[in-house]
Amino acid sequence: MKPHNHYPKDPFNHTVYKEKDKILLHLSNDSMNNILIQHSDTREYIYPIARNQIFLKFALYSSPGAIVKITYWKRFEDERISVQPLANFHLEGLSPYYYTQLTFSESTRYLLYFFTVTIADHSYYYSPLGLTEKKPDQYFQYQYTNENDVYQIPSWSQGKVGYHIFVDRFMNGDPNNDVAEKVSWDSLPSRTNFFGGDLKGIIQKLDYLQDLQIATVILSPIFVSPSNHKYDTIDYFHIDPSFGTIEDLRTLVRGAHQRNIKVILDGVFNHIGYYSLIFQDVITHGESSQYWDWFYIHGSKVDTEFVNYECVGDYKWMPKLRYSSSSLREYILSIGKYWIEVADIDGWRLDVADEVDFTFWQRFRQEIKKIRSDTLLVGETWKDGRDLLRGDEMDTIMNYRFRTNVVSFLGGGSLDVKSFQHQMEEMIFNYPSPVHHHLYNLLSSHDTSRIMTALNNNIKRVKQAIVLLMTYPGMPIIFYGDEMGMEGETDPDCRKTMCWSTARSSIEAFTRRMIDIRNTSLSLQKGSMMHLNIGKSIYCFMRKLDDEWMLIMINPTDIDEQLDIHVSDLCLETLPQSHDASMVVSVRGHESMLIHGSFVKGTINEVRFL
Ligand SMILES: [Ca+2]
Repeated sequence: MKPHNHYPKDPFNHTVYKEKDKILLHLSNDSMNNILIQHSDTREYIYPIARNQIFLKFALYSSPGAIVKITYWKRFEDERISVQPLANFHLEGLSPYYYTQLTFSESTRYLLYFFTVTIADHSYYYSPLGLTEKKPDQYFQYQYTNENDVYQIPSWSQGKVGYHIFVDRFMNGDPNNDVAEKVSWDSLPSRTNFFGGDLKGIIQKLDYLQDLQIATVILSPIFVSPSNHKYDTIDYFHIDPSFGTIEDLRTLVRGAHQRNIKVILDGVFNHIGYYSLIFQDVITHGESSQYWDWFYIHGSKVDTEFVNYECVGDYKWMPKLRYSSSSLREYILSIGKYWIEVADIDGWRLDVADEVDFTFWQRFRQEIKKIRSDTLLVGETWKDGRDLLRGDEMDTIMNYRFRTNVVSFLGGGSLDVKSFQHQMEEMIFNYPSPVHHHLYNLLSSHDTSRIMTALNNNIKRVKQAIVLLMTYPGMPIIFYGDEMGMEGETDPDCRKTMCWSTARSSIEAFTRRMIDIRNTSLSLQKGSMMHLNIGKSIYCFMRKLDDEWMLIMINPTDIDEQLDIHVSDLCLETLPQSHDASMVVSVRGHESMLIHGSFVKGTINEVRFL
């Protein structure tokens, strides 16, 4: 490992390893029992990213700075053995997370491999036999890469900025379609009131979205429903009349496409609305209804008073759908296809995706991608989303883990710099590498408090959260109005009407500046990411693409930090001395900084105080 003398090194901190620590602490100090490893030759740890390319992950909870190498060969060619070191998520090798990519001249097949772990000049081997001091005689295996084994995610969404609209609250473009009980635009939202927002309103604001440099718009549900949120669908084949018509949707999508903006609709397929004709038919006809087996009903007829049917969150207005029914599967598939065919939409956000029969999502993906292979499928989940991201269900997931970590870190929660760094590394390590630049990263949604409120209206911290959103791998998604600095507790307060103020707040100017930085930097959109230790308490990471690098530094304390930056310290390879530009910078308390440069030229091109 290359020495990095310019930065004080933080001692390796085991306390960030939570449960795993407890194991480590109880073991002796000087044996290989101190090493905890995660790797198996299963899809979670080894998977194809092209027919001739595999990605491989390895976690090692041990002393910092261990060197991990993979030794691999083709089963029939054991005279041609290759050895490759694994990369680490931390520039100085301080992360427990390692990875590498192996490329072959033919499709990957019949691979055998084991690992060598070197800690303080002592080498161990890791194979299906576990950790051994002697070279193993059993090996991990990778069998074969078929075409459909390879992750395939639409490239258009890679690293692009999205905008999430709650339709009733964004813009009222047509007062004629408002519901009778509509309240005035400046009223406070309740769970039941309506404000008149609609598709025409979004059409009127397409120029605004284009000016904001948005690449994708994600709409809350728009199909017929009695509620303002429309998560209790009555008719999936028609747009709610208070939101507009199919022609309005077509106009919206056409106008968006003309501005290079994609449109994603919200598919609420886990459950249906109580007032749908389908559920009403079951209430009326009981077991003789053709839809009887679309629901989980305990008894021979629906009891609406004592609710003898399964529903979402035990909420009787949203009966849960039962995907073992083949006619239900065909029905929902036909909806998924219909809106792509008739309105040319670009993707589906799939509501509570982690509660739906996974075999249905596999089928849904196959059928949808047959119609248009670049349709984006985004699954809603609040937990670790790996189950949805094996390549056969969702393209990406709503990354609430990102928000939770950021709010805890910047909002004075339990994550300090070190533990935040670990949480973020774990998050990225967990998710398959082809998904990284598509992660639906968010700071707020219709189901959370707004970031402004979550961070106690502390403008400096909100700006730091925006810096993280706009510089992290993934798709930064702005919840409508967050760019204006709107406030709001969780639902329904976070669903206030859009503030169409003409005066530009400092948050708006800042958000626009960060979007611009994002959109003009390929390394932010699709570069690799690596953590660094800089200064005493700075959170720092580098995004890198080819020879371009970008350093992002967040100072979470109120103490200014003076830093001595040398290009040679940011690079794993040795740079010629003439290429080692350096500079001293000061990252002010609760502020952020971004430095941009080139390795080939050895230059620091630009420093921005954020
Ligand atoms: Ca309206």
